[in-house]
Amino acid sequence: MIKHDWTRDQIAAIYEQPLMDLLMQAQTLHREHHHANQVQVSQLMSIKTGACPEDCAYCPQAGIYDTGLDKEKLAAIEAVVEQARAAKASGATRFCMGAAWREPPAKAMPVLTAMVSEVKALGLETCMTLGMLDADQAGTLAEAGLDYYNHNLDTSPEHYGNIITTRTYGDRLETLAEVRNAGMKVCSGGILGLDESQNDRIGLLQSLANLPEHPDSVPINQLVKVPGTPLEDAEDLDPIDFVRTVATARIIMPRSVVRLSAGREIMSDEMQALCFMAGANSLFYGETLLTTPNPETDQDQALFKRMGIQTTQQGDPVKTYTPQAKSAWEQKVDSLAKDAMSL
Ligand code: SAM
Ligand code: DTB
Ligand code: SF4
Repeated sequence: MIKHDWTRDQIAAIYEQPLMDLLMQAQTLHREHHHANQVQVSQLMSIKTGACPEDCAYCPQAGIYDTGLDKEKLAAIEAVVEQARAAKASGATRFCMGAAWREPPAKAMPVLTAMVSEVKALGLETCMTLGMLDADQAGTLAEAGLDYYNHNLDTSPEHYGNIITTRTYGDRLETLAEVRNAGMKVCSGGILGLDESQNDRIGLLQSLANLPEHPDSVPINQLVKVPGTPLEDAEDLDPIDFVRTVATARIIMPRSVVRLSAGREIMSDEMQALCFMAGANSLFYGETLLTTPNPETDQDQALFKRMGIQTTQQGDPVKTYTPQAKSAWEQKVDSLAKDAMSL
């Protein structure tokens, strides 16, 4: 049932449908596999900021670009725990710690494992994004109890070299394999708005959906254009293409949680609502992502209230696959449509 051999043509055929057909299919599949009105919330913290040796053309934290960012060394464990406690109080169920590294240095590993166990002790799920991992590092983090590891493929294999030259697509795939082998859940997605083509967006989705297992979590970021980065003047992305990408991700990776990630600051409420319709069911709370702004939590909570969305609570049961839910829902729509006709 879960497919791992998607061709570009198959994905393009889904992506290019009339928008209403695409949204309808995505929402129908979404309801079969996920709670229809529930969104999972994570909160990010930058635990080591800036001066990164990599050259990712979108990133304000790459040391080679002058983005005016204040660099910060690895945070103290107490500061991380304090922010995690606040994240939990605001309703997040997962705390995601991000570091501007190519890979974590050996001397940081004991601090990182302590962060994982202390954040977990608060009753939060843990996630880290620290760059590349080898088997030993992945094993150490898994043993410490790290639930998720985020490592994005970012774009298609063809466009990748235009965006990053300091590590390869293959390097990224290897890290994802180490994360999976160590038993952690995989969080992997990409960024839209990198002056990529539609074929690149489809290629990114193909790479994600054809991994040996679909990522548990798929963040779809919209580029936050930061002055000083090579992509500061990137072409604006058509919001409909963003929605199409979310809907296509939902259809080809039906069990994965799709996260509406960076870029929400400039998205209207209507655009975000369309993304939820398309199958997004996770986002980041908090006024900052890692270094760039994110909507205020109050604003997100108000949007959820207006939409009748509940946030996932720790321990909520995962929905089991229920294809019959579709027919029950379709029957209801049919009967409402009939009533409307008879008026
Ligand atoms: N250094 C680690 C790495 O690259 O894997 C972890 C931190 S890195 C900032 C995490 C992810 O943030 C990147 O993979 C990228 O997808 C996303 N990101 C970084 N800058 C962004 C931007 N300006 N707009 C949108 N997403 C961005
Ligand atoms: C992901 O895909 N997006 C998040 C998280 N994973 C680590 C990070 C977005 C960063 C946006 C730029 C910034 O705030 O520095
Ligand atoms: Fe470094 Fe990660 Fe930014 Fe790339 S995305 S420059 S690896 S912090």
